[in-house]
Amino acid sequence: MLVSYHRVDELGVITINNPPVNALSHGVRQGVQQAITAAQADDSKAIVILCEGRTFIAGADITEFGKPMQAPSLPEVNAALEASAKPVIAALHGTALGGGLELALSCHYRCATASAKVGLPEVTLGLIPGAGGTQRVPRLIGVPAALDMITGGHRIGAEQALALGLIDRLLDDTLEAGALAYARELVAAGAGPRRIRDMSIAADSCDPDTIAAYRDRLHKRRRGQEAPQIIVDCVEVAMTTPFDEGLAYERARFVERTQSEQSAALRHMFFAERQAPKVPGLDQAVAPRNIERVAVVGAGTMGGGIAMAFANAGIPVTLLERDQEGLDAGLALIDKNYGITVSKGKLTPDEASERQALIAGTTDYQALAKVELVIEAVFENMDVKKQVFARLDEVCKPGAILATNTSYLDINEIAAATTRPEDVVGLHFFSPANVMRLLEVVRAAHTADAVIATAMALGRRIGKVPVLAGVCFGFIGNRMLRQYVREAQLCLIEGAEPAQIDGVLTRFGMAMGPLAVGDLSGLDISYKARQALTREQKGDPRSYAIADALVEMGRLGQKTGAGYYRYDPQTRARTADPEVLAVIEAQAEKHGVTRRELSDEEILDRHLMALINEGFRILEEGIAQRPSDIDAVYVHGYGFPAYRGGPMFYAGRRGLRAVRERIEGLHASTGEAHWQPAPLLVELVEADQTLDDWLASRTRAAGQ
Ligand code: 3H9
Repeated sequence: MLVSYHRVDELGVITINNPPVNALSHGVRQGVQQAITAAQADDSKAIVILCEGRTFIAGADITEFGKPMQAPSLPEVNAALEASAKPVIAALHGTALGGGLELALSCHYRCATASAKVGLPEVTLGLIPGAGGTQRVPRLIGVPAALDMITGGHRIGAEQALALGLIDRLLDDTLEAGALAYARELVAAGAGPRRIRDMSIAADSCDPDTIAAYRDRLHKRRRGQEAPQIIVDCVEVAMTTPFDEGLAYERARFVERTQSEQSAALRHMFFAERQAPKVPGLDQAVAPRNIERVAVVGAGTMGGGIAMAFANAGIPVTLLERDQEGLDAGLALIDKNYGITVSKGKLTPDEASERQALIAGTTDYQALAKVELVIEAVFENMDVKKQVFARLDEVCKPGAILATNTSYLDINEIAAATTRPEDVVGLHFFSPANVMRLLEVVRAAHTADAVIATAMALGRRIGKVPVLAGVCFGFIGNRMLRQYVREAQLCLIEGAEPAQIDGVLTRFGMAMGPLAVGDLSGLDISYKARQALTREQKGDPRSYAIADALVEMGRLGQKTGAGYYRYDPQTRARTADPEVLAVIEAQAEKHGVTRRELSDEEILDRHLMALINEGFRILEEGIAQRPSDIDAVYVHGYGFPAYRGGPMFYAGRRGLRAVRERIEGLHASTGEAHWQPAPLLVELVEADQTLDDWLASRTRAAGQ
């Protein structure tokens, strides 16, 4: 039964049991409404609402959005709770989120276990609270705190929630015993219903200038996102309008949001992240291996970042470097990075020291004998990597997982340098590895199922979004990135300027434009990588002529004060540089390109279509398991706006037929082979199918 009601002496107890997270699906809403009606009719003195399982209600059932709503709605249930003639007490544990917290706010009192967390994360789904959150929270905790809480969408610990006034009592006891004791105390004290709807917001709690400044900040920090501004609208309405009108206003905006493109995209991302670690077809009999201690080989920026990612999750790490000097430099960089985190107030000095103490440096391979996982993060060179793996094979214990962080190299070849290719896997982190959430888990030809299962579980344990990829040049993300970067270069030589290209893509919502990214990471990095490639691998010379010329002039990007832009040495502010335009024009002439004006629309489409076309190829080759995995890669590793749902989701919304036509149009106008539409795209359009149809038929065929 989803919702049950029983008596414990003078108390009525409503229990919700809808695993895994007690989401407010239709049955739960109906059950709570019936239970509250039953409780009004008996001689109970107060009513307690609590949940079974790991959490209080974690929100509305996200799978129900976009479908017709079945009565009762959550606002109706909440109204019934708030109207109760007897005090209603919500007892929170786990994560009381979204509609779950809104239901609790419609109760008259709230108690919580010390480990409970509360929050209104609707904004992260492109939504706004739709059952009173924007109207009740400012009444309870004031406008400034409410704005931060609702536009931020973050979770708030029980102690802070108590301090803010969101909850009334922290429980020392177990949930049920504590909640019943609190309810009895309220009954004994003669406490009646206390309704937030009857509270008023102080007229002077937030002046119009403060709200305007708040909106400006949101515009900058949440560039392109619609929901945060609508939340401010709702809170403003709460300040100036009677409760029921405010509630109706919020509800109307909420319903609009559920139908918005941004919310559809962000909901897609919610499920994409949760799907990604699942690998159908793995041998179910194998259990993930136990990982208690890991090692990282190479203490450069990447290796250090990976070590921090593990230390941040409480996992001890041994960091190995060739010599003491390199090790000292690596440890110093880690120290500096923790220092920056502390200075930003994101960690206390004690927390940072605790984490840092989990990282032990060494120059001796024997120190790796006892670890369960080693991640190699040395220079991107096959011979060097093979030597490292041969050495790991000698020292690591049987069953240890040997992982490489390579971005492009053939992991099968690396695995062949060991006597245990079944234990070799790619764990491709993204820089800065302690921050970026993407982790590509690359399955090589002989990688054991247990190794994949372990990598997926471990990825989640360290807070990453692990995505399975197959072996190919660049795996999922970098393989697509190559196409995207090529378009940036071709647009430059054909007629655009850096600021136009970066402007178009940042307006679309990319975290940064491709040329500004190049300057940030250093143009010499990809220059060196290109030197190692064959002419054929390098592709069309027009697609790297400008980049090569800049590097050869010593313009390596931000670090030399000049790359595609010129950088102010103090502020690092970038400006367009006529010298770059001269380089572009010279290279265009050298390669026989007549420069022309490119429209913003052409620039945007060429970048997006390049990503999408390659995404289809990656799917048909089985390099990615599912379209949403590609979206997770691009959003979490490459700054694609989550509110557009990733390149494959974007393709679906634009319509596969339209995408195919656009790509064919580019093929017709340029004659370039890379604009041949991917066969899978053509096939789906011809069969009038979507990517979801394709995935469903593949899943059926695999019997999963
Ligand atoms: C809202 O409430 C709107 C209201 O204002 C207005 C209403 C009128 N619905 O994350 P996990 C599934 S908007 C449906 O791996 P964890 C999830 O897909 C909502 N399904 O566990 C997964 O399924 P599977 C506001 C949901 O322990 C399984 O549960 N609330 C929902 O790492 C386990 O999830 C939120 O945004 C849901 N609401 O984390 C909270 N939630 O096993 C969203 C989860 O098949 N949820 N599932 O892959 C979360 O943040 C995390 O799931 C939570 C648990 C912290 C609760």
